[in-house]
Amino acid sequence: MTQHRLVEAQKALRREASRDGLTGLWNRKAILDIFERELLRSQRGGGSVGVIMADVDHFKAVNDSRGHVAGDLVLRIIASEIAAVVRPYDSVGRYGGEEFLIVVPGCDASETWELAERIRNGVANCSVVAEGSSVNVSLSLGIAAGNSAADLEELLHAADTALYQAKNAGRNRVEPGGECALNRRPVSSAAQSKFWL
Ligand code: GH3
Ligand code: MG
Ligand code: MG
Repeated sequence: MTQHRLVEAQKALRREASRDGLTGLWNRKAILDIFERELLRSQRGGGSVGVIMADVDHFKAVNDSRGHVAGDLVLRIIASEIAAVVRPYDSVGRYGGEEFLIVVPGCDASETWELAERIRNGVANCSVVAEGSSVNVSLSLGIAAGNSAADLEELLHAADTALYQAKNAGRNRVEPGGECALNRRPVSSAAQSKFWL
C-alpha cells in the first residue's frame, strides 16, 4: 500500500512538473518533447506534423490598462479557448510569457493553417469583460509542418519567422512559414464566447 502510494505520488509530481502553473497547459519543455515525439512517429509511420506558434497581440497594453492580475486571467481565458478549439489529439503548450505552441499530429501545412484560422477566430471572438468594460484580445500565428525529427529546430524557426510576419502584416492573422505553399481558405465564424473577470 505504501509502495502504491509512493508510485502514485511520483506520477502526480511528474504530471505537475510538465504543466504550466498559470494556465494548466503543457510547459515549454513538455510541449517540445511532445513535438519531437510526434515528429519521430511521423518519420516512422508517414504523414506530417503541424506546428503553430501563437502570440497574444498588444498584451502589454492589457497589463498596463487593467493590471497584471487581470492580465493573468486574460491569459488563462485565451489558453482555455485554444484548448477548446483544437482536436483531442492536438497538444497545447505555453511556450513563453504570452506565447503558445500547438502541435497538430497528422496535419500537413494546409490543414495546420485551417486549424490556426479556427484558433485565431475563436480567440478574436472571445469577449472578455473586465471591471465593466470589454477587452479585445487577438492572436498572431505562424505555422509550419514537417515529418522529420531532424527538422524540429528548423520548423520552430519557420513558425516563429511566420509569426513575426503576421505581426508586421497587421496582427490577428495567420502566416505560413518557410516553403509552405498555401491557399487561404475561408473558415466559418465560431460562436462567440463571453467571459467576465
Ligand atoms: P505584440 O503584439 O507585438 O506581441 O505586443 P505585446 O505587447 O504583446 O508584446 P510585448 O513583448 O511588448 O509584451 C508582452 C507582455 O506580456 C509583457 C509582459 O509583461 C507580459 N507577460 C508575459 N508573461 C505574462 C504573465 O504571465 N502574466 C501577465 N499578466 N503578463 C505577462
Ligand atoms: Mg505579444
Ligand atoms: Mg511575445
